[in-house]
Amino acid sequence: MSRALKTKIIKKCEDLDIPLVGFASAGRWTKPPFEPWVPEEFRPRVIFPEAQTVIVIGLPVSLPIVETAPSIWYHELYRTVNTLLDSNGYRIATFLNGEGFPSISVPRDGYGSITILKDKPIAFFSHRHAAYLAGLGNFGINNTLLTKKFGPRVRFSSVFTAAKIPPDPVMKTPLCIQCMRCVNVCPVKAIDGGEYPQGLIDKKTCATRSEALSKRYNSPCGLCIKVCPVGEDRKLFQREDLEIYDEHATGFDHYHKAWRHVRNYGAK
Ligand code: B12
Ligand code: SF4
Ligand code: SF4
Repeated sequence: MSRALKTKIIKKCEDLDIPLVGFASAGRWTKPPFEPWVPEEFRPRVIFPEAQTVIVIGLPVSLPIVETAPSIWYHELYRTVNTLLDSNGYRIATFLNGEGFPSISVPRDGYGSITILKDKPIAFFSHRHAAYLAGLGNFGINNTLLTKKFGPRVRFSSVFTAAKIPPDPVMKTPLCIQCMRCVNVCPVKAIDGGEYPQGLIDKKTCATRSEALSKRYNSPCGLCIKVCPVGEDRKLFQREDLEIYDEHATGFDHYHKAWRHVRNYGAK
């Protein structure tokens, strides 16, 4: 187990402005923390037999931009963050290869188009489950991984490495407060409100909405991550009062006006 290597990777992430990084031993996938669990062929050591550790990085999507969704602004941010996740994963893997440890990065999504996801809404590797095992957070009613810093407003990617690195503890205390805001805001009622993983979202319904938005250049939807009260980003952006999302609440007109303005341009 190399603590020195872990320190170097954490430093590298700091240099790359990556605010979240966590480490899971590949063996953790073989001990299901809950059921149903990730099937065998989707686990790191089956995909890359050399894997000893999975390094998960997380980049936030800025709350005030998510608030404009569906919009061209969130659409563009999503693309930027995706590119950064892929390039930073590649850089970390390249760094580890240079240190003598075979390593590969996994694409942050891993699908060709939303139409493909409608038929088969599953990727060959799940970053949410990796982030969970790497101690970055735990699951919310909205089926996303909630983190302390950004709630669900964070996207992940993973690096498989043959290096043995001390793992981080899995986060036990639930972050989701079961407020059901995500359930109520979903325009297509895709979230059933059950506790994960008994309550899984209706993936096809959500993907169908995303497909419709993508034809208008304002995908993804993201409303269920916008309204989640969890995350220190709310404090930073002074968005702790969730009435801000109630169209009829007084005192927030200037925000609603700004969001409507953004939504009126750049997408159909
Ligand atoms: C396919 C996909 C979708 C699909 C399906 C979503 C879903 N809940 O699975 C659709 C299009 C609907 C979707 C929508 C969204 N997505 Co999406 N999506 C993915 C993608 C590409 C694969 C996820 C996947 O394979 N899911 C299927 C399985 C793994 O999930 P599951 O059903 O919960 O798994 C349970 C069981 O089914 C079983 N299981 C696990 N694996 C398998 C495999 C099989 C075959 C079976 C039978 C069972 C099984 O174990 C689990 C229970 O313990 C990932 C990127 C990635 N490669 O990880 C991003 C990802 C999950 N999406 C993300 C996001 C943010 C979104 C959206 C908010 C849109 C947005 N960007 O604004 C919405 C949120 C919808 C929601 N409330 O869940 C983020 C989540 C970040 C986070 N903080 O958690 C990810 C991780 C992308 C990223 N790189 O960060 N997404
Ligand atoms: S992304 Fe939109 S459609 Fe999908 S579950 Fe969340 S709120 Fe519903
Ligand atoms: S919006 Fe509320 S119920 Fe949904 S994930 Fe966040 S804390 Fe949990």
